[in-house]
Amino acid sequence: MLDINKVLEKLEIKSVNNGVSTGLKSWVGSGDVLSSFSPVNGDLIAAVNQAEKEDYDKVIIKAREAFKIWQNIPAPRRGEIVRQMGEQLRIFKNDLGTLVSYEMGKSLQEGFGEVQEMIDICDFAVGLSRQLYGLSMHSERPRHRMYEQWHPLGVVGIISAFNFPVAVWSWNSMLAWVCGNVCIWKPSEKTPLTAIACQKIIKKVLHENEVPEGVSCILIGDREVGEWLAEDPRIALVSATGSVAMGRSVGEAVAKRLGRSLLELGGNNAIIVTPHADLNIAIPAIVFGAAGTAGQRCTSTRRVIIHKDIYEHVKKRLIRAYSQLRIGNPLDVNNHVGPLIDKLAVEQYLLTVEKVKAAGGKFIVEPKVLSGGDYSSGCYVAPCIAEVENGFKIVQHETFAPVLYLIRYENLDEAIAMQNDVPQGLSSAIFTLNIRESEQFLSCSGSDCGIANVNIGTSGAEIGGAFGGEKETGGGRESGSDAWKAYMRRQTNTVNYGTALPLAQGIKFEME
Ligand code: UN1
Repeated sequence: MLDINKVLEKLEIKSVNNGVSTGLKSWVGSGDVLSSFSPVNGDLIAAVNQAEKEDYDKVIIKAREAFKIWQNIPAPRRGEIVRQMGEQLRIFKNDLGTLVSYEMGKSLQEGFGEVQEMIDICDFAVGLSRQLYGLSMHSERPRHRMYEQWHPLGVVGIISAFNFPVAVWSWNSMLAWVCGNVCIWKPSEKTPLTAIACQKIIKKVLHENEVPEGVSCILIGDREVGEWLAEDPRIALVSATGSVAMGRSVGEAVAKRLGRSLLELGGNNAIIVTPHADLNIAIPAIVFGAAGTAGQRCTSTRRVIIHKDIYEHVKKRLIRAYSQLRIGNPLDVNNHVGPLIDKLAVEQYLLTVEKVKAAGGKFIVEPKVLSGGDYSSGCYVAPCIAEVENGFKIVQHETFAPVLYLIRYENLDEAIAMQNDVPQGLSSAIFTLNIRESEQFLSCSGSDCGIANVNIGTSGAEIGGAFGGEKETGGGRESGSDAWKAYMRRQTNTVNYGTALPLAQGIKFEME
């Protein structure tokens, strides 16, 4: 079905001894070997040396040197270089998308979609490179001009998660680059190979444009590397995507040195289904949101809050839809759901199932770990559905697996209150054709999430909007709209072109 070696060859990554040599000596570290296994079939696909503290320091020096040059390249020229990166990603879309699917386990369609998301953000960043606008203000003093400019920050550290091994990095890096920053990327230790493949593509473009390769650096390693970035005052901004626990420790370390952080953490996303919903679009949206990516998106649908009058009907339709899900090798386009990332994730899935049962929840689509044959990696699980109460401790918690909760409501106020009554605040949706209901959901007393959709599921956001959420999700915004401002510092400039020195607020300070 797939010759992964051919894909690696095209991405210029060579196979050696069961694993791969990345051929990237200059930025792969000198420490212990980190092995990456595919959850698809359990094969070892990468063996990479992790960064040691010494490697880290070398990388920082290289990045800071590169910043001196990169920040002075005009933004539209930086945009042109990002445009070329987007062109390369178009060329490698199939290969990189396939590698994403193989290393992470998401369906091939979603692997391609992830690379498309990278291409989209490149296009967005190119346009943005000519639109890094500041405002101008009217000064209260005569013959004075006041305006603001946006300048780059310096070195941006990007910590990304396994579930979107390349797209979320690109949201950050493409914007950070057109804004004039240089980037150091710590990819998830579970998906180092896709990160290395990206780095190869980017380096080629940097070389062709004769800009220093320190503009794009990578540090392969575990939690420790993230801690170095968080604690290092030389890192102007740390953008971190991952669990709430990880984000809390990064956020605290960065705040301690009064640095900047941009956090995109867990979600506990709900869809409200009202009696006015068009179920022909609600059902597929729920199933894609909950079972797609094997429930491993931060935007995955975790809870469905259904009106009591249609509850039984929606439940039946969901059971029927789940019976049609095909679970298996994600590289086979006929399958909807691939494996979880690793066996640890399977353990979490099972633990959640136990906790749901212990709390009094009832499974209406049974959980199961699949084994044998195509499932021999031990990472495949069946998407399942349980009837629960919103207040269960386990329901308040984000489990990164395809476990969907059904909850019943009587009136919309109650449904919205339940949707908001979790510690996280990333994505949310309502399915209704009733404008009063949808407007209430979108009003300031409606959904408290960073993303609130009508007749669209919770996952699958486009890059054009700002992406992120509130409460324990961390408050950061990435990708579209004016999220670029997080990667720049604002400078207010007042220029006096007169012959006097009038003071603001009319203060007199006369001297002989
Ligand atoms: C994530 O899971 O961290 O909206 C990002 C979505 C994708 C991005 C998810 N565009 O589901």
